Amino acid sequence: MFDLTEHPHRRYNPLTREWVLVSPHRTKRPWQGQVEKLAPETRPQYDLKCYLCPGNDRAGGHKNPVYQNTFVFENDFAALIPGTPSGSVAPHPLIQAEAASGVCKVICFSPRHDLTVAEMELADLRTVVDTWVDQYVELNQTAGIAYVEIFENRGEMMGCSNPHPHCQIWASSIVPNEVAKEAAAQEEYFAANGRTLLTDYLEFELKSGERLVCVNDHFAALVPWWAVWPFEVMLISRRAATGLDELSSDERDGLADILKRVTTRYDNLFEISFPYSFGFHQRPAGPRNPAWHLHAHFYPPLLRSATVRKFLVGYEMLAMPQRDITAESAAARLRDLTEVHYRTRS
Ligand code: H2U
Ligand code: ZN
Repeated sequence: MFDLTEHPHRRYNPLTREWVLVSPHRTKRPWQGQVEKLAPETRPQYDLKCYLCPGNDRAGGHKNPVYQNTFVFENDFAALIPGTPSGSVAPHPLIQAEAASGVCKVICFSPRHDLTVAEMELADLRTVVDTWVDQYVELNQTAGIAYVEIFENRGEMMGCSNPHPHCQIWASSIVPNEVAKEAAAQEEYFAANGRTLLTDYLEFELKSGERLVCVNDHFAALVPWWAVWPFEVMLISRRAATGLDELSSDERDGLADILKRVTTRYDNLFEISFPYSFGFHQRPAGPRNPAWHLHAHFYPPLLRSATVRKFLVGYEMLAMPQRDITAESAAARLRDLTEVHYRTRS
């Protein structure tokens, strides 16, 4: 009898229409690979050398204001630049290039250098949500912008250059690959069913409960059926908002609440500041597209401890992603954790 908890199988991701290989029996194998060293976690509230702290110098002779809550600035090393001339070349049907323009920004979440999302006050996280909404609205309406990606890299392990709490926005004239895949799947599903793909998926997950991490009235956090990263989590708005700009005031509070709760659970898992890449997927620029359902992905690299991380290498680069622990067991571990942050416990 086929058993999801024991037998190798593949699972389907309906958002990207890709499969992930799940090998639950492999968690028993011994580990002799790389051990990550984590930097000690004592940070000052203000760091003279931090380019994100209030009043400090940045690259190119810029100086941060003495900001009080959030602070937005244009990335001094932007990957996309406004006003890039449009155009394309295709010297052969197999050889194509297309100009890409856009705007890259950095958002500091707080003037406090030592805080993380998990450790920020709810009211301050709400200010972060409001800043995201403002930026999304502004950039989505900017001529030449097709998609606004808001994302956070947390922790050195994820390539984050600075522990000061911050995120990035890359708004581009192109629709990026992951978004294009999700757009196609959501649009087809909506056309066939008249409901968003994630409305129906969330209904299934709320009924099952097996992969839920935590929920409030406005958002659910779950380990998706098709998770690739060990402790991958998805946030899904319970009402099918197409983007951050459609959230009511209560829903924005709900987003702040679920962000704090999920990141606190993450930090409590190995009692470290848990590294991850996080970002939203939402309606591209242009007319309102009701097929889109606002959600966010957390992709954390850690596997079985603070020092053992997953790499997407070998079979995963050459064939398909693979995981050892099931989504259900990862969700159960996250669900069983307290929402009191380990650093605040005496
Ligand atoms: P990450 O920590 O996710 O790398 O984000 C920090 C961003 O800050 C990064 O994209 C930018 C880098 O280009 N940055 C500036 O804009 N000005 C600076 O003085 C240093 C870093
Ligand atoms: Zn700082």
